[in-house]
Amino acid sequence: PQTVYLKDYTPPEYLIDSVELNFDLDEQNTLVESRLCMRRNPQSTDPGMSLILAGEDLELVNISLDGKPLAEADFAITPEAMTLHRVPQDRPFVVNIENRINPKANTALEGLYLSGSMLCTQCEAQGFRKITWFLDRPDVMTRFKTTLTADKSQYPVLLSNGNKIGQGELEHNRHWVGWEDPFAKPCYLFALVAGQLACVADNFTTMSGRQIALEIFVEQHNVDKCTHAMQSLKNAMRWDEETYGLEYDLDLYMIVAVDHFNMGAMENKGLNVFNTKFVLARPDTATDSDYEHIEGVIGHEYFHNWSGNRITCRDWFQLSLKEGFTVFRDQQFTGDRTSAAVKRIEDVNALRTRQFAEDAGPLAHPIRPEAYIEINNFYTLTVYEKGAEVVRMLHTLLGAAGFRKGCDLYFARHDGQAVTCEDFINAMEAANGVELNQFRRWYSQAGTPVLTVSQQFDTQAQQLRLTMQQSCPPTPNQPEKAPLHIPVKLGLLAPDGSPAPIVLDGRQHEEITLNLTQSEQTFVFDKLARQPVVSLLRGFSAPVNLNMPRSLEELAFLLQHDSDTFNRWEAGQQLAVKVIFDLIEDLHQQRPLHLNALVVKAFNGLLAEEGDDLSYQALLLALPDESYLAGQMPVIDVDAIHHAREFVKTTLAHDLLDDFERVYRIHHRDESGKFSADAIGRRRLKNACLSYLNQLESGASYALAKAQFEQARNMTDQIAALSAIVNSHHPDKAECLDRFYQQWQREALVIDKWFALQASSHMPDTFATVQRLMQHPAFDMHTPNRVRALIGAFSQANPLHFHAKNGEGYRFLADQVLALNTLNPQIASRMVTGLAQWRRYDGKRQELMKQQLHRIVATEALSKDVYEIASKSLA
Ligand code: DPP
Ligand code: ZN
Repeated sequence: PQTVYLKDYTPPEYLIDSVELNFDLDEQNTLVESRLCMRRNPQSTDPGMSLILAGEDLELVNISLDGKPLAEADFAITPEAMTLHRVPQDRPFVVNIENRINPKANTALEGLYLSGSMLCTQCEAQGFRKITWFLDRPDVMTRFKTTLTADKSQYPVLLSNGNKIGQGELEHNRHWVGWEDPFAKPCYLFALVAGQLACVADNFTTMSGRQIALEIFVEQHNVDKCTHAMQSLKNAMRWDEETYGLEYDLDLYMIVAVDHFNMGAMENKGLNVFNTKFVLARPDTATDSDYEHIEGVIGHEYFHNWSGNRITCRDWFQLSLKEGFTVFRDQQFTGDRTSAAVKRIEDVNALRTRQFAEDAGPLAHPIRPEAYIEINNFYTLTVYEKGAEVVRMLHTLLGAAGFRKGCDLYFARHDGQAVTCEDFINAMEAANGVELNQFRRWYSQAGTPVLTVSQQFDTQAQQLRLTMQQSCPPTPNQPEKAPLHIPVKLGLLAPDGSPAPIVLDGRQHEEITLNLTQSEQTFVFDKLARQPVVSLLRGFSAPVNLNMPRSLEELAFLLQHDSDTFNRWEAGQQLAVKVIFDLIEDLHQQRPLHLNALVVKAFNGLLAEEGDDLSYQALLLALPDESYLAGQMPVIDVDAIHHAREFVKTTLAHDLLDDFERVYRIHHRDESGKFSADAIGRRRLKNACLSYLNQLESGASYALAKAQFEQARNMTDQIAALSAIVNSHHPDKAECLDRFYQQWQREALVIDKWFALQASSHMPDTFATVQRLMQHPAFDMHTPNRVRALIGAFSQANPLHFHAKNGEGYRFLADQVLALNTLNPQIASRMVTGLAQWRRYDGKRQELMKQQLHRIVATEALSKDVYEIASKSLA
């Protein structure tokens, strides 16, 4: 397979000013007619006369140039492209193409495909070339006019981008609908949908007083699950006006929910296509987290209308330009709508457990990658989540107002263009009169920097000297790293826990953002009568690994007193990390385990607190995930991590039984259907207590879980109870799982939860259960959500059993990857990442994982997607 390089970018040789598409839709035999109005790109430097159009899996019916049919000798077709040997250079010309496609055979879910009985498209990144021959690259922006013709009973609803411009009846029970999108767009933003869909309608009045029709299309049986999505859309539209001054541009905004979707959702102009998972919600079917994710993803896709659609990417190496920025925007939105403290912690938690692992492994790449074999493999945590952190650092460095000025300039300068990350930084610089040269390295350098901090207090001089060193481990093709510009937000605490003044270079602050730009720098703080406790990297002001030795006492102090909500939580996490690693050492030395009394005391304090952000309090009680702990270990010992962590949890439950029960009871009430911060927080806190109590495996804990399972009238409480039951030796486990299945068998998204819960259980029989579930009638390899729920959950959220010593988990995963490879390469390659981290494990597991990777690479007819991930993992 071929590698594509950023350094090889050249402007397109031709442009497509407009395109008219006619689809004669049919499940197995769709006819596409395309009329391309083209001309030579004045910026192109290529002297050739030929035109190359990308196209895959297409059957040509007709082709003509300026109305004249082309002869065999005038063009050539390969599996990936069509070349017209000679096209006019000095004037516009028209290419007419007719081709056939088979949506039903399209199991890769790229291009036009069938989801249930509905036809829909996914074109990002390069799916449009599976619909018709085209200049399938984001810097070719075109005005689209689309006519859809289909059987009226089978496909009563026919949708595409923009505004509806006509419709009519045809003979033989057929009909047509015409659409026109007034905004030029790259073809990856094209979409069409056809099917029997119910429409939930509403409207929104923009800040300039325009009425926008809002329409959500779902299958009839789901119309009762759209209220939250619709409200989320309106919230997002208002928020973007208020926060960024950005208004919606078309008169219509449509969202379609489909069951079969490779990603979460897609921001096609005026016609978003969504995975049902991020649209459908009813209190009894969706959890509080589901509700929040739906609002977040609806916001994300809506925000793309400016950061992505109006201004798009020049090439796919610039993906983070739209994704990092848009993730940052959706994070801000969710933070404003819910609890900013909780949202930040959840995002950092995900970043540190998952993106940091990616950045430390064989697949590490900068947020602006320099090479790819298959671009679909670069929709990564690095491009998205680290990309968002980089934008967040700009926000921190420039301040909210400065950042907004930069955004305003970026949108004004580049509206209607396809641009680069460089253009984004340039706008930030120009609007703020600053220079960000060193900051640019965040775009080109991979790997998570390590920030090592030491402190020295001089009682005589009343001075604190803080020395910070930065380094970054080597990553593939980047052995040496240059220092980065790292914003380090800092506060000081006096010994009584109150804020201590920060006096730096004669100026006093309450909180300060230090600019670390060199590999080593010392900051001196004056006028400190007594040694303060340093609260460093507040709000997680940079995506780095912080290495600052602290005692358990100091961490407990920060957990009690830090006014920065992130660092307060972080102190608790690091306290638990330290204790768990000490226990792991005891396990290795075969010493008996004892839990440090300081931890029990700290948790006792947390349980006695009466704060007003209950969701935050629930997070304070959560122990670090096993995968986060794994990331901190030089050679990952999955068993020891699991046992040490379980020991802490069980001991806390045992020692603080009364407290957990008391807090559970205080907050246990039926508030189903209520989604106030308070109601959500109560459910979170109560269910955190349930999870501890469940450790006890007592008659009382079994009864508590069972009662909650039976009485729950909302999915948050029901699934929390079932999770407790599944992760214990509960005598009624089989019965409860069966009842849950019977209750929800018609709700695909709930059944996904049922699969995922069993696949991620830490109970000993889990692998056998997973194998059995693969044979369950409700399991389906063609449905990405189901694959992620069973195979994904087992291989990515169950370290204990996936990494079983005998290698059965690895062999199982490789079997599934190979089965998926022919059906859906994108999903297959996502599953391979379970094996990518093999270097982090002991010698025996390394061998077993490598064996499976070699087996995958050696397979014939391997997709580019899977080949790239598997071969790079071994490199
Ligand atoms: N649909 C994906 C997203 O919104 C890719 N653009 O991130
Ligand atoms: Zn996106």
